[in-house]
Amino acid sequence: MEQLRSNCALMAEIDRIAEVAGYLWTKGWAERNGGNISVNVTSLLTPEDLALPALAPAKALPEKMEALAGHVFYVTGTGKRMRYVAQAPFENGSLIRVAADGLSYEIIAEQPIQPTSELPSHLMMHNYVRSTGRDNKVVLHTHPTDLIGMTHCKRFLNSDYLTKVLWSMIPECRIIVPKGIGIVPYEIPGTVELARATIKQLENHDVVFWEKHGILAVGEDLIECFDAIDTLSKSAQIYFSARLASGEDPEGMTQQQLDDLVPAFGL
Ligand code: 2HA
Ligand code: ZN
Repeated sequence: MEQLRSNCALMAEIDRIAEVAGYLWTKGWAERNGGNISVNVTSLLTPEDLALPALAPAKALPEKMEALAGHVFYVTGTGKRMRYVAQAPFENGSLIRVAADGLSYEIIAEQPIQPTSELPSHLMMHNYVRSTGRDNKVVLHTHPTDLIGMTHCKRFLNSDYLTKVLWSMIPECRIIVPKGIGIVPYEIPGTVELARATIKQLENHDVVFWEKHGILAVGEDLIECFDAIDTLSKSAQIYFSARLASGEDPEGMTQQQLDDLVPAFGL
């Protein structure tokens, strides 16, 4: 589609989506069609782009999404593989536009690729975070082996404890994930119940662990969402390495050392 391809701001963002999709695959976080990405690209589009005709009939949303009325998202496609999103983002995802009444959406470009099975939860989360006044642009969901592994251990299914353990492995973690980690007990993937439980956690956190399933991050910037999950994964790796080396729980940074980061980095 010539019109979109000549929009440099949009294409730069699509390139970043492809870049991050590649990272998810090379990190081993995206087996088969695991994970999904949605990015609000509304501010990058021209009036002509925003008015593109629908490529397929409108589909109903699970609830009214007032904060997203008229907004356009790039969304990875259902059943599509991240490694192919990295190579051809418009063959493995599409642009969708939420209707002016916030009740349905249409695919507008480039091909009628059906969005991820997690679309209801992605849009509910975008709607929630925007309705709190934040300029949220990104929902990123992925399957990092180390972090999912931790959610199989009961003692880590406690937000304060898990946050403290991962923060205390490396100073950067407290700085890069300042709101810590929310936890959602197991729910069937793609359900509105999973979305609602996640939204509850987003009141206080930007990163949420889904028990025995995966990780979800929200934010203004896709690279930063990836970096947050990547830093948590690094902390988990350090935790496992230290535990393997000593056979004991690693000591971790002290509470004082963690507290000292707050004034030092303006957290
Ligand atoms: O898109 O990861 O949670 C496949 C999934 C569903
Ligand atoms: Zn998943």
